[in-house]
Amino acid sequence: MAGHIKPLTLHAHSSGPNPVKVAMALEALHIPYEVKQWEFGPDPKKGVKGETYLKINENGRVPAIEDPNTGVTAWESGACMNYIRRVYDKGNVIGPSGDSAQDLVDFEKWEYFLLSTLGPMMGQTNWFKHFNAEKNENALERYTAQAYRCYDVLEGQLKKSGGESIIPGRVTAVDYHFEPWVRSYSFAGLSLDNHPLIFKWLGLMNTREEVKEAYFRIRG
Ligand SMILES: N[C@@H](CCC(=O)N[C@@H](CS)C(=O)NCC(=O)O)C(=O)O
Repeated sequence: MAGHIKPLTLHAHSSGPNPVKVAMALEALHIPYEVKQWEFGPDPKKGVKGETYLKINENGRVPAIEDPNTGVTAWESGACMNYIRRVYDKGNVIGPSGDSAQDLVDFEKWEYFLLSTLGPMMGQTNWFKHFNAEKNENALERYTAQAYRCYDVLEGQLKKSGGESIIPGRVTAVDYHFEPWVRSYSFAGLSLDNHPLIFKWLGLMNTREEVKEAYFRIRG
């Protein structure tokens, strides 16, 4: 099937966790794609906040995808991932483990938990650890505690598969959503000493071809 597909464009930046998740899904499904790298900032031609990129994503962030096969443009990693699944994962390689109402909710609740909670808490922890102009220990403590609370929730879920995958049974797009955010735990000043199953799961994810190839395509 991939032979008949024109390459999608994945708009990305070489750092940051969000574009690489989408690359993992494309790799897992053997969908051809080209990576277009942007810089952060307002450069009109090269920057994510510049006029050229804002025509693709008015929110000025990566990832975004453009699909010449359908004419669809998507942004927000969750919307990109779900578009790719709807259009290109007819055999359900990376989607929910079954088609019962509970299976679908089990998939979506972890996806939304990453997008609405663990990701933003990690993002704020990183911000107050590395980037805020003034030291703000109070904010750093709060977001660090919130990130650990999310890790506790994830550790509990991983008990169901012995650390093999977030949805028991097989690796899905949910694992791709979490992997780049959790992988950067030490950059955020966090430790996995109390989260052995997260540590195990990260190690297993690191051995997967689609994960290695996605990092290679995005980060080189
Ligand atoms: N909720 C968005 C977040 C996207 C996001 O924050 N992307 C970062 C890179 S990982 C970015 O583009 N930052 C550039 C900026 O903030 O100017 C998603 O899931 O796609």
